[in-house]
Amino acid sequence: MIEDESIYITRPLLPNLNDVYDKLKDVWESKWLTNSGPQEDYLKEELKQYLQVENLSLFNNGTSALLLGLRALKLTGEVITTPFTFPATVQALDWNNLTPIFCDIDPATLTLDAAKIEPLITEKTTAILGVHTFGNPCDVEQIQLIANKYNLKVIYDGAHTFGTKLNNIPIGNYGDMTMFSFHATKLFNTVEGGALTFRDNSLVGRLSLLKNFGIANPEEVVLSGLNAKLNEIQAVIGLEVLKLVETERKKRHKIKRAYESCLKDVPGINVLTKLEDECSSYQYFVIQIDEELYGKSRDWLHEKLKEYNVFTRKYFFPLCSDFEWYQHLESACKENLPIANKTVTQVLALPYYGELQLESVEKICKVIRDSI
Ligand code: T4K
Repeated sequence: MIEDESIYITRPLLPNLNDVYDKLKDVWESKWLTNSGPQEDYLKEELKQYLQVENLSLFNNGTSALLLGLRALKLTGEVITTPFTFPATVQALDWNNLTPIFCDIDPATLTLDAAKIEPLITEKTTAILGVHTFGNPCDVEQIQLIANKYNLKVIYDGAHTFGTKLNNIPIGNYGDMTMFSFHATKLFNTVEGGALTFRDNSLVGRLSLLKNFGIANPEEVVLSGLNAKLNEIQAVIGLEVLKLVETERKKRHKIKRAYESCLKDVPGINVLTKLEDECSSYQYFVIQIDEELYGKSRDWLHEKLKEYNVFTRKYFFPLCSDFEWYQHLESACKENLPIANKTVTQVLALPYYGELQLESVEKICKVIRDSI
């Protein structure tokens, strides 16, 4: 099988253009394009309901949300985090002059291994920054216990967890703060965009200032901020995309089932999605390849699928701890991160989006099965 058209890891969820056009007319007529417009406010309220959170602030992307969220919490010194993540997580620390202290990951969930956090805490540690990797939640209870014991803040990078629930609690309610990404490649998108959900009501004002240059009023600038506002056009698109999310989740559910059933007996192929269906974010469909059992490496399979016009992704290669500017950190040494270093050579994210045809899923799985 060679697909006529390239199959990518994802395709954005796009609303009907006419629906967007109708809504854009309001924006055009109002001539209000950005800086706390009404569409942003509508989207904020809709998302508070969807994510079932008390406090939510919108941003122009997930990275600036995280960067300014860390800033709002006035963190200093060291922050314990995972090396197995998208560069944005640790770069948000860099831009706050915070030192990442890399902690190894749990082989089952690929999130921070809570049992390895405590030995990394020093008098400089001010927070734990976990990532709900591929939509799998961190061990939030253990992490909170540790944070309480040492008086640390807990921030979650929930870029992959739109709609995830844990113990029936929406994921944005755990920790002090959670970041969501609304990038085009995410289940819910505003083209580019992001949000913070947070516990402390007093952060509402500080976050509004931080994303608007610290301007309190036309005559007063009270802190050093950024321009990180979500604009009205992004908000309109978000409002329309949000209407499609439940249908998209159902479509992805079918695709997930099809992948799981086609791959269940393949030796050396482990499907990573752990959550029950109703709690899943349906963000990524990820497999882990055990080269000894499968007989071929992850990189081999990645290249093989390309021959069939199927473009998978080796998220999150390379490990953040391998970035050149962290090589002086003891926590970045490979010996301290054995699971992360192994995992990063094994994981492959397969194409996963509502419009993906079940026929294509079967063909992709056939290539995987026939490669043994
Ligand atoms: N934390 C974590 C854990 C994250 O995963 C991310 C972002 C962030 C923080 C930061 O959030 P943001 O600041 O981005 O809101 C993509 C996304 O750009 C990035 O948002 C995402 N994670 C990351 C996992 O994936 P790339 O470099 O893999 O994207 P790209 O351009 O190669 O796109 C992947 C595929 O998607 C393409 O091959 C085709 C398809 N695609 C992509 C775009 C942009 C489309 O069909 N249409 C499109 O418009 O990073």
